[in-house]
Amino acid sequence: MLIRKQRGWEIPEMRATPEALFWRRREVLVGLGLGGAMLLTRPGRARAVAADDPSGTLYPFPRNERYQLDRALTDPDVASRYNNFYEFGSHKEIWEAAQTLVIRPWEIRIDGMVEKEMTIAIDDLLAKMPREERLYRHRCVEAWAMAVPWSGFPMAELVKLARPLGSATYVRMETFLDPDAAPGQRQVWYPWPYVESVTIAEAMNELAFLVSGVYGKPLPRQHGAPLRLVLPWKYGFKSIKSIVRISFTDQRPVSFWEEIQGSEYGFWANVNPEVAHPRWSQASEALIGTSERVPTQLYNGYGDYVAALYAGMEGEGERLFM
Ligand SMILES: Nc1nc2c(c(=O)[nH]1)N[C@H]1C(S)=C(S)[C@@H](COP(=O)(O)O)O[C@H]1N2
Ligand SMILES: [Mo]
Repeated sequence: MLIRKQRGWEIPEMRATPEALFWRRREVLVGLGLGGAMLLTRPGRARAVAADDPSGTLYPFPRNERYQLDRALTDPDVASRYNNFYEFGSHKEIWEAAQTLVIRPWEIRIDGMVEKEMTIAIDDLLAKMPREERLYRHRCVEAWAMAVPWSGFPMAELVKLARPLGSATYVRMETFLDPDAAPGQRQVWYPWPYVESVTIAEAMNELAFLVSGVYGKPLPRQHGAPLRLVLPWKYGFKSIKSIVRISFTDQRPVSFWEEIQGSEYGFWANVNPEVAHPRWSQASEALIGTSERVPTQLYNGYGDYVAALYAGMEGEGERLFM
C-alpha cells in the first residue's frame, strides 16, 4: 500500500472523493472479490520515455504583460509535483507515473459542426498559432491554488482555425484514451476518456488559453502535455489536459466530473467564494508550497474579463458556480 505524506494544504483524500464515486468504486471492487483496501491501483514504476520534444526550440514565448498576478509565482518544483491527472492515479503524486505518456506523434482531431473537419499534428498547430506567455492564477475546486507562467495561444485562434458553423454553440474536448500508458484508465468506475466543454462564447473569451508550455519550457507530461486548456476563472477541473479531440456541437456535452457527480461538479464551475462545495467551504484557498491561505475571489479575480458572459443566466436556473 502506498503511504503518502499529507501536506498542510491538502484536503484529506476521503473528503475529496465524491460519494457516488466512492460507492461505484466499492461496487466494482466487491464485484471482483477485492473488497479490501489493497488494489487501488498504484501506477507502475515510472518508465521515462525519452522522446525529444521537437517544440523545445520555440520557447520561451514572449510574455503578454496584460495579465498580472497579485501573488508570487508558485515554485516550479512544487507545481510539477502536485498534480491532478486521474489518468495516472487518483491522488496528487502522479508526476513519475505520467512519464509513460508518449507525446509524439500527437494529432488533434477537429470535428463536428465545422466547415471542414481536420486532423492536425501538434507541431503544425503550434507553428501556426500566435504564441505568448501569460501569468495566471489557478484555483482547484479542492481549495488549493497556484500561480504559474503558461505558454500557449488564445483558444479564440483555434476556434477561428476550426471555422465552426453558425449553429454550433459548444466546444467539447477529449483527453487521450490509452490504458497501457495511463493505468488510471483501467479504473472502470470512471467514465473515460476525460471530457470537458465550454460554450463557444467562453472559448472566444480572451482569457481562454490553450497551453503547450509552462515556466518557459514545453509542458511536462504531468501538467497535460502536449496541449491542455487553461480557464483561470473556473475551477481547475475544467482545464482539460492532453487533448486529442476538439468537437463543435449544438448539444451541451456532459463533462467527466459532471457525469461522476453532477450535484458537486457542474457545467459552468465558475469560481465563487460564497458558494460552498457541498462538502467544504470555497471561501479561501491554500497556496501550494507555502503555509499561506488567501481569500478566494469571485471568478478567481477575473470578473472584469468574464462576468458579462453570464449576465442574466442565473435567472434561467443555471448553476453558475459549481
Ligand atoms: N485529462 C485530465 N485533465 C485534467 C485533470 C485530470 O484528472 N485529467 N484534472 C483537472 C484538475 S482537477 C486540475 S486542478 C488541473 C490540475 O492541473 P495541474 O496538475 O497542471 O496543476 O487539471 C485538470 N485537468
Ligand atoms: Mo482540480
